[in-house]
Amino acid sequence: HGLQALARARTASGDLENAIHDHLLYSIGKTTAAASLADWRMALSRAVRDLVVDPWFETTRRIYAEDRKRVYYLSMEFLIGRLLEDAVLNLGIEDHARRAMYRFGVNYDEVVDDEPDAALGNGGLGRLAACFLDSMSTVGVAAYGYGIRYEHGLFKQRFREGWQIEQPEDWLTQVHPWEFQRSESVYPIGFGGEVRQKEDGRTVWEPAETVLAAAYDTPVPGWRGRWVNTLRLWSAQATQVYDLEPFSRGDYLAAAAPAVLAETISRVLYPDDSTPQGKELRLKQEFFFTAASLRDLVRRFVAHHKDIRKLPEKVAVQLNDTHPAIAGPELVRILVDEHGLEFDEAFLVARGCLHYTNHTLMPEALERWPVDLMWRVLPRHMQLIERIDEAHAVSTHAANQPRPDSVKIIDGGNVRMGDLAFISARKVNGVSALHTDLMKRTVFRDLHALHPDRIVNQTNGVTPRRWLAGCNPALASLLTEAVGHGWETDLEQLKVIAPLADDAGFRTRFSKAKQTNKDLLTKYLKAKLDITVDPTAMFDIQIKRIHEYKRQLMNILEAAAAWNEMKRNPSAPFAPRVRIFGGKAAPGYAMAKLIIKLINDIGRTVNADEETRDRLAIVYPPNYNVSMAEVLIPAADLSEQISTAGMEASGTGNMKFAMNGALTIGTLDGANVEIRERVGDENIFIFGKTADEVTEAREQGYDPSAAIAASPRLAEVVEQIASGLFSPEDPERYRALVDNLRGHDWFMVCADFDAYYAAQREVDAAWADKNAWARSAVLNTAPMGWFSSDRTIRGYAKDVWEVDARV
Ligand code: 26V
Repeated sequence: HGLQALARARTASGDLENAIHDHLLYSIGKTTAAASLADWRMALSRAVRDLVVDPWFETTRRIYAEDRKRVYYLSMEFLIGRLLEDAVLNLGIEDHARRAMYRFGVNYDEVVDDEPDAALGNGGLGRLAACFLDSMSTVGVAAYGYGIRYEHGLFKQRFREGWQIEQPEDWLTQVHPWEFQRSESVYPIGFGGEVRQKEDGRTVWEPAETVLAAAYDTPVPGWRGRWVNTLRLWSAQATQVYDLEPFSRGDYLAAAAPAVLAETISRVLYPDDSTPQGKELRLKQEFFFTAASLRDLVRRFVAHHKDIRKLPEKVAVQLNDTHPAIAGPELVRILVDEHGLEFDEAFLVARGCLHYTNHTLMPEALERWPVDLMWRVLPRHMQLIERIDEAHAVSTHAANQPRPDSVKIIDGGNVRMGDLAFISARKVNGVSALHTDLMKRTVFRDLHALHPDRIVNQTNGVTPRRWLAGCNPALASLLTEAVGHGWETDLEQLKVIAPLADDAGFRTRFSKAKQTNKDLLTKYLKAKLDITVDPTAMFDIQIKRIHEYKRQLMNILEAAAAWNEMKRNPSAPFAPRVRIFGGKAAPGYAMAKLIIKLINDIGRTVNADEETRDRLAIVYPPNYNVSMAEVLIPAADLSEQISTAGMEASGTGNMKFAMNGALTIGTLDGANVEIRERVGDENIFIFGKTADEVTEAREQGYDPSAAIAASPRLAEVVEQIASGLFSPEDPERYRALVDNLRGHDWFMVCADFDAYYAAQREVDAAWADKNAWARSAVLNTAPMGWFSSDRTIRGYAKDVWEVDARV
């Protein structure tokens, strides 16, 4: 704590100013006169990073001294966004940083804005991992995040004539000022080759190919820097720079070929979060970072403990989805082949450490790896997977009874990674109450019957530091005035503002904060995209990956139907709206890309209509990312959470919007259910079929054409799209989309359309009463304590990991 005080003292503006100046000169090698914005950003980042280093070491010492059980969060994705502003906020030195930059004649906001997002994730799953890192450091869980240091994060999205174009992302072309390369932590990771039986009975895997995993550490400071964990990302390196034989012949291109191949492993993030492609490189990425992480944590354990069988007392590994599920067989392999344990004991030790989070029930998104590919790339693991499968069968079934296909890890020539993860894990969790319930009733029904205590719920949460204090200073300072500081780490305190929903003065100030954010978004759209919007209109926002199940299509169809109605009936009471969309489609997901084009086509048509301009605008800023979310969410009046019930495991954007005082229009899906329980039915617009009703409708042979025939409004819009009203240059453009809607409509857009349209008209009516709307907005923010990821992490710490949460 002495060091903390020291660090605090150094943050006095003058000291920070000196530190920035020294870094500019001696780390960056620039004078103040010659420094670019990026140079200033590097200098400030380095100066701020310095403040984190002492508490980081202090945390490490505490963990060793107390011999704490550690959490290892294994995730293919960490969607962390920008780090400078976040570190400054967590350390509580924003005033100092602003003043220091001001004295140099540099605009702090521009410096912060210069940082590229670390976009090492696709969407919800990756952003959840980033919120968990923040919360683990804030509540004091000894934790390491383990992932891949992708050279290229999620692609950049451009629109060309309204179509999505993907461009490579390049965040590492500039120095990443937050990381420390750890040359001492480098491990060889093998692939392919053969498995041999030694004379002494031991099994050895002799890989054909070896790649090095090199560690890069980023400190993760919690609130006020009281605890600092580590995010360790692995970069792939060749074992040797040149192949000696071609090198000695002077064939330098051939000599460098193996190195190029090795380094492709950490080259790029796979941008598909809907359908696993079964690509060999993806499998190699999964094994690469999982194996490196396990090596690292076993080494750390063995350095201070004698008995490897006690690993579960000190180690909790969390598998973020099935992407690191190879951890089961790999840990068994380490224990059997390298530490000499018997298989049965090794399996129990491994299972004592492992925990698995499921993030989707959609059959097409569940990972399966072809058995022949697995034998080729990971022969020893494939042997062990067979062994695990058999052992599980023996332990759970009477000897001469046939085993149901549903509990086989290996089935139909594939390894089912969800089943492997379930069977290898001590605890398995879903990410909302509804999702966990559906896990038990659907995908994991038979495994749940065999292991009834294994599945638990841990409803997702988001960090209120980034998603309220950081992105919404206007609301944050009002909240601090109302409840005092402390809500940043104890979000339940916001409950205190619930009675103030009936206080006209408080409502006015709450609405003023919202208007401030809407004005900022209006300026942002003008400055970055040259789009003009009316900041007094309702800001109605749907931001998330483009997926059929998320039903951006239903949103845009309803927008078109509302437009038709406005034209038919000019005096109808439509609330003026700006309907904002944001999100990327997987590059190979043709229907999602067509939906993007449709939104842009309908937007072009509607926005050109003078008659409706005062009531409806459709805006789709390209390249939605974490930083854009930080501008959009605080400015939202209406949050669109309209997935087909039963399909969105949780959602986390829904929580961010509600926290920032937006009202939700949504289905009873994922965490929307839990949001409704807290804000109350009067303060949320729920519509549409429930999960059970969706299942029932499908069983009864749902016919979308009947739903279209029964809805004149929907029929009109579908016909307009089919006839090319929005795409006169190519009337056939939406043939596939329209055919799918009329003939298939798996996601029940047509079934829910009328209910959605009606709910939107209720929204219009509610908007007309500004007082009542503001009251509801306050009553959305007030009960959001439950959705802090601090609550989620404490839940995992207690029910899953059995670790201390104490700074
Ligand atoms: C899936 C796949 C499939 C294999 C290829 C690569 C890849 C990459 C990512 C994913 C993730 C899909 C699952 C996912 O992101 N689920 C989301 O998790 C959020 C956090 O729990 C949750 O809020 C969202 O509802 C859920 O869709």
